[in-house]
Amino acid sequence: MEAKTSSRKNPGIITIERHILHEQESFPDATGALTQILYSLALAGKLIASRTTRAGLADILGSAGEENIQGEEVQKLDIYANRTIVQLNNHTGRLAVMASEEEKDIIPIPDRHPTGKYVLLFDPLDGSSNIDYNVSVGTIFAIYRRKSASGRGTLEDVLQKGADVVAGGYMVYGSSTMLVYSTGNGVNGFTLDPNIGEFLLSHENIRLPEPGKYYSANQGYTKYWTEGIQRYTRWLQGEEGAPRSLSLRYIGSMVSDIHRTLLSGGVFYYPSDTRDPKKPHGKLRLLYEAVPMAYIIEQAGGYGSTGRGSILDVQPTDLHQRTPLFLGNKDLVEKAEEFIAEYDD
Ligand code: AHM
Ligand code: MG
Repeated sequence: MEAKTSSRKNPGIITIERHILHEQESFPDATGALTQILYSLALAGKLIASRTTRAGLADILGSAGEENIQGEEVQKLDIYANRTIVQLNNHTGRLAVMASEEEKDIIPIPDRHPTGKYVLLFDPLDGSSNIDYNVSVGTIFAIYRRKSASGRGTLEDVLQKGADVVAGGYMVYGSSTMLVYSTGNGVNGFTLDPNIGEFLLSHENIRLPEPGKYYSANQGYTKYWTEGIQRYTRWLQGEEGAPRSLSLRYIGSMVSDIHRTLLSGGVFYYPSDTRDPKKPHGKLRLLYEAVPMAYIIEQAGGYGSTGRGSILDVQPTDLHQRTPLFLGNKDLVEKAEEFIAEYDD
């Protein structure tokens, strides 16, 4: 029988709590604060998962802004996910400040609560427009050390390069709920066992398989793409002198598209296009989507690029700035950079 890959082997029962505590041991100065933030994100994931699996029932039980049968106000799922993460983290004394894709400004820690040394950035429910079609959605997060010395955190604490991420990952609410995270020591995946309410280690030390299997992009926008991106896409399809062709998969829900890319190998890209000349930077947000996912992909042996250099080297200047994004196996992402350099620059 063929041996299973390391990312699939069953290592016995390891809960996420045990795993995070074990990771903490490799940081001798650790106070446990990072461990607790990760643990509260896992709890947020369980709460959000229990709502997303009931998403279709909103029509029966009441829609956003209305009261449901029990007289409770029904929240839109992305608002619920945002509040859940904020409320689980704003009183703990572990964070200096937060920022969310759902909120225009930074999220300060309320004056009545103490502050801490970390900064949390998150997209509470990415792909939420897909919920109506029963497509998997996800939560994305990245944690940094604060830059300011003390007190309430500032914008400067939030606008940090991806190269300074201390921990990052995502939860995907799919046929099962998974949490995938890294603290800079490789990538591990946990599957929620709904019977016991625990995330259990199911994908140990995930590495992108070689060669990558699928390419993933919204080809409906091909006519808006630059020549370099159009030629790159044809190269992935086996033209332009390519040695082989890849299959196409595109869900349109970033967490799911990248989760598949992580496990199967391949490349996901959302390039800039000419649809809106005022926004030549693509759709995806640097801080909440691109950086955390690039961090995970790189921790698993891949590469994350803007098409012109590493995503993790970009110095953010705006909370909600967008970026072109190429993520996946190194050779496939570097090939995109080559096409862009040759035909677009
Ligand atoms: P959102 O943050 O509004 O949910 O949008 C982000 C989503 C990603 O999950 C996905 O990769 C992308 O939008 C899909 O965009 P498109 O429909 O243009 O292909
Ligand atoms: Mg999003």
